[in-house]
Formats: sequence, C-alpha cells, structure tokens
Amino acid sequence: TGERAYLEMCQEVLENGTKKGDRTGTGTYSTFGKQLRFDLSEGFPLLTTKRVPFRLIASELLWFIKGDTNIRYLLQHNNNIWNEWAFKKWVESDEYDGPDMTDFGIRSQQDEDFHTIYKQQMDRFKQLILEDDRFAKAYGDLGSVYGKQWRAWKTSQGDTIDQLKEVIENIKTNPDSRRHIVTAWNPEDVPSNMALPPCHTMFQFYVAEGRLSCQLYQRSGDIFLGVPFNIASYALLTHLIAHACGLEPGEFIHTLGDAHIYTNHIEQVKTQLAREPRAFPALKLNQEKTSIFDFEMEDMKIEGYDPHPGIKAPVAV
Ligand code: DHF
Ligand code: TMP
Repeated sequence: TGERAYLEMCQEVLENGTKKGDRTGTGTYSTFGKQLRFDLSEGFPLLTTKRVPFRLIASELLWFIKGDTNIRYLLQHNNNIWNEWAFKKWVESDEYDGPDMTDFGIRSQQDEDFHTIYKQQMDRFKQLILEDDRFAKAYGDLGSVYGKQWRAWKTSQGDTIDQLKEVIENIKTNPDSRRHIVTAWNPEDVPSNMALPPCHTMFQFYVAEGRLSCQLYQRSGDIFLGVPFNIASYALLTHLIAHACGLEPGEFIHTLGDAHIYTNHIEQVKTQLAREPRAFPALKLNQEKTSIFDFEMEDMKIEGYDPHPGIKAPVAV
C-alpha cells in the first residue's frame, strides 16, 4: 500500500537524512526530493500506523475551500491546528499585555511552569477570537494563506481570480488540458503578508480514462505531523472534485521538496515504524450534493477506519 512507501520514506530520512538546523530552532533530519503515490481506488489514504484525526483534516479543507483565512472558523469546529501562528501575531503586538511569550513554542516544551502560563494565555486568546469580532478580525487572520490564494488571488489590475472554481470548470469542459493548476505560492505576498508561507505550494489535476488524479508539490514537509494531514487533505480534495466533475478518483501523487523529521519526533517515528499497516478506510460523500462549495462536515464520512493508537508530538512553531 501507499502507507508502506510513507514508512519507507521515514526510515530513509532517519538513516540518510542530513542533520540540519531550521527556522524554528528545533533541528531536523532532512532530505530533498521525495515522492509518494496513492491509488485512491484502493482506499482512502488516512494512515493506519497512528490515528490521524479525519475531522481536523476535513474542517481545515472546508476552510480553504470557503476561501476563509481566519482561524475563528477552525475554532468553531474545535480545530486547533493553526492556533500557534495566529497567537504569535497577538503576543508580538502592542495590544498584548500578558507575560512575555518570546519563543513560546520551544519554551513551552522545555519549561513546565512556562507551559502553564502559555496555556492560560492561549485559552484567553481562543476565547477572544470566538467572542470578540474586532479581536478576531485583528488577530485571527493568518493573512494571504491558502484560502485567499485559491479563491481570491489578487491580480495586478485589482481584480481577483477564483483558481479553484476555474480549475473545476476547466476539468469539466477541457479534461485533456495540461494546465489544470492551482498555485498558492504568491511571491508578492510571501515575505510579509502571511503567517507562514504556503507549504503546499501548487497542485495539478490530470484526467485519463474517466479518472481524476492530482499531484501536489510541497516545498517543505514535516514528515511526522504535517505530511499525514497533507496526504489525507489532498486525497479528500481529489475525491470532492472528481465527484463534482462526474469522474472517478485516480491517483494522488505527493512530491516533497525538503522532507524532514524533527529531532524531537524521532522516538515517535520509531514507534510508528514498528507497527504493521492495516487496510485503508473508505470515504463516503453525500451523493445529493454536486458542488464542492456546498459541502459541510456531515457530507464527508470515513468508514472502516481501524488505526493503531495516536502518537503525540510537539509541533515546531
Ligand atoms: N508547522 C510545523 N512545524 N509542522 C507542521 O506540520 C505544521 N502544520 C501546520 C502549520 N504549521 C506547521 C498546519 N497543519 C498539526 C497537524 C497539521 C497542522 C498543524 C498541526 C498537529 O499538531 N497535529 C497533531 C494533533 C492535532 C490535534 O489533535 O489537535 C497530530 O498528532 O497529528
Ligand atoms: P518552513 O516555512 O520553515 O518550511 O516551516 C514550515 C513547517 O511546517 C515545516 O516543518 C513543514 C511544516 N508543514 C507541513 O509539513 N505541512 C503543512 O501543511 C504546513 C502548513 C506546514
């Protein structure tokens, strides 16, 4: 299965990766240029060697599809995966009046007392995002991230381009085209306008024999935490678009640039490598809905998911 290829990549990076420093100060074992392939007709690629929370993947993808860039939507869906990057903007602002949060990511892992104080501030932050409109507007927005670039790319003329809508239209009307591309990497926005420059930078669709395939170029992949989410997220997107276009899902091809394992994930990866992969689950989509823009959480269900237990790991901020 595709999961074995993922595990082989983990093994390979541990054995042959270069020990590299990184932006977050954590340190990684890193390699450059890796590719995984998943045949979506063989099951939905939600990894089984640890539990991967489908609910969080689905709500994050709906957030992108809606063109939303404010974490309020995620918090309303009890999804905390983007909190740290919005929190960072707040604690670095003049408005922040709490205890010093410099390097909160690293410090909260190393210092238990600090962790308690950090948690209090994070809880206060989440509550303000949910309850205070002005605050959410000021600090919940991650900037020109995926949702913005997919649905409302800003042109030099001052208009916007809905890349996602256009690519779906083009798949329907001109399936053989070699130009089915969506890009999130906007060089004009990268240096300053976003919380984190996009990791999944561009993707392309391909239609053959009634099947829709998707290839993603991910410039930077956190193999233990981010990559299992990214695989499932793009597999789900491919299913949704195939469904909207009356096609069967084909392959998801995941191409990675800097593919790395953080030094504080090594024990977790070894635990995972010792486990035997199981059959992938199945994805069930609400057949009554045809437009991907109408999909909600209850329209996407995973069946037959029987993973090994989840494995916790700290995320590098
Ligand atoms: N930064 C880094 N260093 N790695 C990432 O993977 C990453 N991903 C981002 C933003 N910044 C990032 C967005 N996606 C988790 C998964 C995906 C994700 C962010 C975070 C994560 O922490 N997953 C945990 C538990 C999630 C939970 O239950 O709340 C996991 O065990 O999968
Ligand atoms: P970077 O911008 O310095 O590359 O840091 C981003 C980190 O986040 C890097 O470890 C890759 C990881 N990441 C993923 O693996 N998948 C994702 O979807 C996101 C947003 C980030």
